[in-house]
Amino acid sequence: MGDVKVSVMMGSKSDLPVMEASVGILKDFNVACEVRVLSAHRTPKETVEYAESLKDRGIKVVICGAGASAALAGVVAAHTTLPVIGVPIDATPLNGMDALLSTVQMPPGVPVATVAVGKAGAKNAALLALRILGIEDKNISNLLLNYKEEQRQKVLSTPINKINL
Ligand code: RP5
Repeated sequence: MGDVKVSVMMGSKSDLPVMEASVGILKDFNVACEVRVLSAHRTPKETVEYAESLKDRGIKVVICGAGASAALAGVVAAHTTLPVIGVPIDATPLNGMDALLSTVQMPPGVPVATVAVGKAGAKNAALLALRILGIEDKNISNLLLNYKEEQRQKVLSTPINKINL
């Protein structure tokens, strides 16, 4: 693994079971990440300080997972020009709809690339981060081509494709 290029943030340690899906994909691609639990609402000062430090420390993409009235991705995006990917987390009786709307409905001028609610979103957030890194990193972009091919093979080799029902 080389320098840390991706930050995986989350609003609470209770988000970790979901956000592990981001970390897992980055590990599969041998891309180092730093993981931080910081909350836009509970640790506002530390969240801003951390967001402002990212670029100078060589981080290229930030993934932010948060549930409830999820402000984390938006606050980080407000304090950096790095690409920010938001993962809405299902943490309340509203089943993630609250976090989805909070994350996706950013005002014009402050973009957050919002992915699906939950683990699928966390996985795609890491893949999107890799696609961003892959623009400049040939090795990552080749690994993404392999990943795509593996997915193609998996679908085509499903036994149901070999029988007539
Ligand atoms: C959000 O509130 C966190 O991102 C988490 O998804 C949710 C609940 O947090 P805990 O009460 O479990 O710490 O800020």
